[in-house]
Amino acid sequence: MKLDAHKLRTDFPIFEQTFHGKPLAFLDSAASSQKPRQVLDAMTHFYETSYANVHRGVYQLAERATQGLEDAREKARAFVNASSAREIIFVRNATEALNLVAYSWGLNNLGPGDLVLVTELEHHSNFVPWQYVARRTGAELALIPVDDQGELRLDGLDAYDNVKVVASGLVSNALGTVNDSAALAAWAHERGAIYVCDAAQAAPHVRVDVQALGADFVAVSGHKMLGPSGIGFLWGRADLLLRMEPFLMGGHMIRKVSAGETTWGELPAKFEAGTSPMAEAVGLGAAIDYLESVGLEAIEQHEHRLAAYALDQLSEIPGVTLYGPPPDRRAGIVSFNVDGVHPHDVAQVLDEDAVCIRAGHHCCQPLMAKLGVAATNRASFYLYTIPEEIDRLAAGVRRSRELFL
Ligand code: C6P
Repeated sequence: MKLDAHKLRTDFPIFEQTFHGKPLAFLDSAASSQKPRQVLDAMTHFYETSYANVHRGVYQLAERATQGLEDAREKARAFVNASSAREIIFVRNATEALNLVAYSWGLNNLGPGDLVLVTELEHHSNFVPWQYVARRTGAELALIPVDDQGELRLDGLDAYDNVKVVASGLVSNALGTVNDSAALAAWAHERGAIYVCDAAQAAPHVRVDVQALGADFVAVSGHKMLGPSGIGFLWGRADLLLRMEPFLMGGHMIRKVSAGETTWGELPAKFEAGTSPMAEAVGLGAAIDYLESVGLEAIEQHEHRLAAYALDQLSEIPGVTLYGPPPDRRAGIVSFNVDGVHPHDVAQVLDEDAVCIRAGHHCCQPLMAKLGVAATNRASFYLYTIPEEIDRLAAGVRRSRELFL
């Protein structure tokens, strides 16, 4: 069950470098993860031996490329326990997946009097598309509030009427809060609403089973789960996807085109207009293999221990305010502020020690408003994070206080 982060790190070429003469402590995996050699090699091998456009050519090379893409789709299907590979739509990232749902489902199913419920924790990618589509359709948008610990307050849910969409993240990128998505999905379905789950921060770190979750749509980014940038996927229930209009139009997504009319292709092609990110898909498939070989349960426990350790270390530093729930209800993300030192200054001091964290609003401005801050510092962990890096984080935070106060 236990993973060996020191050993896993040797798979990641990025850690062979130094920055400012020091080894890299990459504590910004929630923004994007580093890539193991296995992923880089799989992509290079694909480009060197199997590269051609997919779903078009009849020659052997094109068939090999198509096989590479479809093998990756099958890996993604198994990874989230979807019942069919046609429910896996490759997209650029979670943002595109969520826009696809908001546009293709929302524009045709929402209207005046309907309510879209998002949460105060939401990343802008699961907030702004719904706000926009609500405005376009005349629907209302409301926010499920968070309490002082950054956990969703589900006690007031029954006050909402005419709910058509409930959209929430499974894990908050800003605070690490783990939401009870299965409860939200069940509650949405009792009211005839759909439940849209943003799993961008969950899929890399915990087992996401779309069937157990009971969601209708689940969005995943590949680059946060050891895969390359430029690919993610949307899982959607086939019966909903079949009834939806396409999101992007053009090549590959059609059945028949004539001057008068165009009809749409089958799933998943209907939602995959244009040339697919095939090398990226192969890389994502290799990332899934890697994550499965380490074990999602081991990754979750490792990060859980790191988060508890970081909260402990940082809480001992005077003037540090920690945000978010207790360690047993959070993923490997720790947000904090240092009294009197701007988050960007903290992050810059840490950079001198080759410790990378993110400082800013984390694309969660409604949450920042709720917390009463413009920005926080955020350290985020992954399977390659070692406790020594958290010691270096704590030392850098102390140093930033000495420099600025
Ligand atoms: N969060 C972070 O530093 P994209 O950019 O489309 O791959 O992922 C968007 C997204 C959606 N939902 C959640 C919960 C996310 O955390 C993110 C990306 C990064 O927190 C970049 S803002």
